[in-house]
Amino acid sequence: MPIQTTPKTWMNGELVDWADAQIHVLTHTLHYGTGVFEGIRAYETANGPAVFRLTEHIQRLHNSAKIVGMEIPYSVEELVAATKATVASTGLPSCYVRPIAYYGYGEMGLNTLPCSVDVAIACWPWGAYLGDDAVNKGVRMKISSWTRHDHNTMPPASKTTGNYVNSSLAKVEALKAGYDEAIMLAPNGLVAECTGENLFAVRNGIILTPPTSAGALEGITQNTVTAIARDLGYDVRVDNIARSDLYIAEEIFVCGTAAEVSSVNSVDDRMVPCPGPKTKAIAEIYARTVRAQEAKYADWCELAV
Ligand code: PPE
Repeated sequence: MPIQTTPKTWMNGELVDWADAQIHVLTHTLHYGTGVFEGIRAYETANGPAVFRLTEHIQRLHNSAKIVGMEIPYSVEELVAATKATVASTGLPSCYVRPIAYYGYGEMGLNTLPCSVDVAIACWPWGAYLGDDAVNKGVRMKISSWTRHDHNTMPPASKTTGNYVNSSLAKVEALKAGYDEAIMLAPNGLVAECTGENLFAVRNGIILTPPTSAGALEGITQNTVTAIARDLGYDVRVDNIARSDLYIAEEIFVCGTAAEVSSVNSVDDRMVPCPGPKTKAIAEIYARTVRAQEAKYADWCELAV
């Protein structure tokens, strides 16, 4: 689906017209994949658009940069304020938000030390990431033939643009084979996560999700869903998951800012009960939480205006 434009994009401290949010073809990060980025959603609430867990997302952007040795020239507070201003400028009740910090125009070559760091924040409406009604219908998953990169190759804990070559290879392979999404295994064979989501699997009534040491991103939705599930009385554990656990799981769901909570109906053509009762209960509360309809979690919704 082509991107739907919005009036303004934030670039290095200013809101510029969408059409003017341009970069030169010799922008460093375009060549070497050295940027760091975030994916955030703003939802319609009774008090206007609210950005879900905005401060945590911007803090993770700073952490991603720290891991790869990039210095972002704006503080977390400054980027939180800039994101709110950008969301408000769209006039939209809800949208997706994409902050990116990248090495800009001026230097080429692999040494990033002399490069300037530019920051942009773009917003646009982005619908259901894994298809409509992914909670009820579920998605068909394939274990990827591509391995998630290990911690000493490309740190998976940093949301670095170049890391997503790995995810794109896996996503396209899965789509071409007739599946909806791919599951990535770490170099040691354990389940890491999906191309753009964290994964949860239920075995023997216990909800398991792989640790960051297995190559998963420290997902903010993963954290949100864990809190919701525990408050529902479920036993949630961060633990390793083997491929075979997926084939005999009682329920599997994946989650991320873009994907929200989506059920899995099969893995490598082994059927998984879908939608599972735990998945349904969690997804329902998640949908209310992000819209500030659950008083217990209202602090996670940061009003844009
Ligand atoms: N793992 C990966 C690899 C990942 O990209 C995401 C987010 C997650 C886990 C979940 O993280 P969180 O959003 O904090 O719960 N992927 C973002 C980008 C997707 C894209 O296609 O671009 C997102 O969901 O916004």
